[in-house]
Amino acid sequence: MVADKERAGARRLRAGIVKEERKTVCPLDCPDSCGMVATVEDGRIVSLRGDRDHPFTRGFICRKMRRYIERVYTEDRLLYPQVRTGAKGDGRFSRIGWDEAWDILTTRLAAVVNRHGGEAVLPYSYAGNMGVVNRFAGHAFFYRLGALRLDETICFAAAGAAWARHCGTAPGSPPEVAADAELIVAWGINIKVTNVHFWPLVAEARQKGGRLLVIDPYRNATGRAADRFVAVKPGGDAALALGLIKFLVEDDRLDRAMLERQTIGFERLEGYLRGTPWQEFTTASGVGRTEMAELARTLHRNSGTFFRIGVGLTRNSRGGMAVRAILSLAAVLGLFQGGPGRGVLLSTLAFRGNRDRLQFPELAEHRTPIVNMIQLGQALTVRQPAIRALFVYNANPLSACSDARTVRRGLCRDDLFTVVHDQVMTPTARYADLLLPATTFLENRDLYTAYGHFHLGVVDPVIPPQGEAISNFDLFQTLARKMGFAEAPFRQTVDARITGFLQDMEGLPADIPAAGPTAGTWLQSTRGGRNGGLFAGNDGRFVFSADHGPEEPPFACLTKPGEFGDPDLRSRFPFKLLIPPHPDLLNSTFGERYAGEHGTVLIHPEDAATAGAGEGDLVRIENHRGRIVRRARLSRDTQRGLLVAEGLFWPVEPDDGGINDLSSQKLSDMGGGATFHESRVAIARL
Ligand SMILES: Nc1nc2c(c(=O)[nH]1)N[C@H]1C(S)=C(S)[C@@H](COP(=O)(O)OP(=O)(O)OC[C@H]3O[C@@H](n4cnc5c(=O)[nH]c(N)nc54)[C@H](O)[C@@H]3O)O[C@H]1N2
Ligand SMILES: Nc1nc2c(c(=O)[nH]1)N[C@H]1C(S)=C(S)[C@@H](COP(=O)(O)OP(=O)(O)OC[C@H]3O[C@@H](n4cnc5c(=O)[nH]c(N)nc54)[C@H](O)[C@@H]3O)O[C@H]1N2
Ligand code: SF4
Ligand SMILES: [Mo]
Repeated sequence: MVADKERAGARRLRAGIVKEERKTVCPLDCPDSCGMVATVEDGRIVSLRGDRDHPFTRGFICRKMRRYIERVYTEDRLLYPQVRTGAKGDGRFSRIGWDEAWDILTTRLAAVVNRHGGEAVLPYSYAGNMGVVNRFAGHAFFYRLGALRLDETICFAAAGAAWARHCGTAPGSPPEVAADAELIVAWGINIKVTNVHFWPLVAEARQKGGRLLVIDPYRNATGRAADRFVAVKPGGDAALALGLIKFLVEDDRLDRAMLERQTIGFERLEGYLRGTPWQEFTTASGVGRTEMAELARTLHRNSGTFFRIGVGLTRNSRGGMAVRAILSLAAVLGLFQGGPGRGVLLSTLAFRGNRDRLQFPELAEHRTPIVNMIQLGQALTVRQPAIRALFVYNANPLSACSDARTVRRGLCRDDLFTVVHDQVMTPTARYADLLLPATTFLENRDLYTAYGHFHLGVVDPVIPPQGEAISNFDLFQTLARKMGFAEAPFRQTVDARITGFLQDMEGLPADIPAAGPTAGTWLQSTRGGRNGGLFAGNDGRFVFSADHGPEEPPFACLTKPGEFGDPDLRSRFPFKLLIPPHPDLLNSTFGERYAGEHGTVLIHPEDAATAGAGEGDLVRIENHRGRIVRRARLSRDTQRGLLVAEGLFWPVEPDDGGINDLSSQKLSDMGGGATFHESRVAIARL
């Protein structure tokens, strides 16, 4: 075999063609972490496709990534360092060499630290690249510098906190279990858009007679393809889940022996549910009593039920509680016991590594204050003492952060030194003083885990860095040395960082080589067996109620809405707005492909008539935070009073905002998460 390959390689060489296939992994912030194969011809990638050998993603990739080569070789790619020459936001820059770039970077950062202290520097990064080395590449540097700390709350904070309350550190069920389910419940997740490799499992379950139920405020792509759709009020999930438990309690459909054996504290929840009138659950959820009762019977009838819970439903003031209530319902149904088709998946948590081995918090001399990343606007505009240097990498906050208009106001400050490290000229990059070119994942070696399946892999670069681009890792290792930081983490290689992280990782099979897995092979987590029960923590039991201090209810219960319930705002801004993901964008990534596109807003036909808007009309959506323009799409897939604007499209005009101009810096009820799906707005035809 090897000899054959070598002969074939030699033949190609003689013919002047060097064509090779190299394995890689999609680095985007998506649960699927697809295995990919890049074909390289004469040092250039000519095709990118799914890797058939990947145990979960099995050979297909989504339509966003099929065109990724364009991003690698586009003329619009940032390939060398640049300094701003126009006004902030203008997007005018001129090219400089790396020597000058390092000089500006070290001089300006040192000047800020010397004059104002390390706490005048804010790093801002998230998961533009999910490789563990590159995602966390800057943390060591900023700890050592004494910079402010960023609370990375924008995505999973509320969901994670809610899961931990009841399930401790237990992983979610392996998604493959769903293939045997009689009933799959997609709760606040748009599987066909944000978790496309879960869909084949849905198809398999349906072939065996299973059904798909979608619970969402609007009939999203997954809802349109489902066997049943339940339109919940935005933020009404806790009410729905608790109403379902109340029905099971009152109808005596509980497995008391199982609850006794496998759970703790159900009696307090039961007492609360019995004592709370039905109407409170039906009003807050928008699901009537008859429908709720029928739904409860369906859940009770199907022992093989799989809950696929999204993080979308947590992006509001009751989001943590929504997850708590849904998990409590799952526990009442016994879904945590495992068994054919039975399971609960929010995030797989398949491998638990010690992030300190990537971030090195011990390099900090003392604990500096924390800034919640969702409140970047506030941090840049009103925080005292003021932030003087902002370092953005792996993120595009002007598009993806809430209340983006305030972020923009902050980025305009003349006394703020802004560095942006990215691959393309994002809306945030336009405000940089110093713009640095980043490699793509195809130019990096890294380790990728996943939050939608149970496999990890290490991959090598497919091509060398393009132009003068450098990886996050090389950027911060070099910068640290140039700033005179000599500690061991700054001398590590990528390999050393990977092996350090793997060292005591939970979930790794026992027999992997000390140097880590071979590039291009996949390791399956040992956490959570295929049909096994889930509970490792909490004495192996589900905790319905426990004392969490005065701030947090002991068990899942009804709580008050935030902005949606505000009477003043309600009178001025009668519509509720959701801003969920779009199939062609990954958060704001790929926005450059759709320059000039406003994106659409879904509006119920009866609401459109009141607003005077017809199909395809440009409409202005506004509130007390900002205003933006979208194109109206009239549809009964949304509820009356509810607008849905999919996708973080980039601004059409430089001074325009993106859709996050409308969202709020208010936090969710748990974990300091975002409230992207809880903005009140008004709408009018342009
Ligand atoms: N194509 C594409 N894929 C993506 C992304 C993308 O931008 N584009 N983003 C990636 C990232 S970073 C993440 S975190 C995941 C997120 O993926 P998901 O977990 O699917 O979460 P979202 O897509 O944010 O929201 C999913 C659904 O939640 C619904 N929702 C909003 N509010 C409520 C509510 O109160 N109750 C209920 N029941 N539903 C509600 C929305 O209407 C939407 O249909 O997707 C990843 N995948
Ligand atoms: N309204 C609303 N807002 C949302 C959401 C929503 O559902 N609704 N979703 C939220 C969620 S779930 C998330 S996770 C956040 C995500 O917010 P961000 O993490 O800011 O994600 P992106 O907008 O995709 O921006 C990632 C940036 O990283 C860059 N990048 C990619 N790879 C690298 C690299 O190797 N190095 C460097 N330096 N840069 C790189 C990309 O080019 C891109 O510009 O957005 C949140 N914002
Ligand atoms: S974005 Fe998600 S589905 Fe698309 S290739 Fe990447 S990991 Fe796969
Ligand atoms: Mo996310």
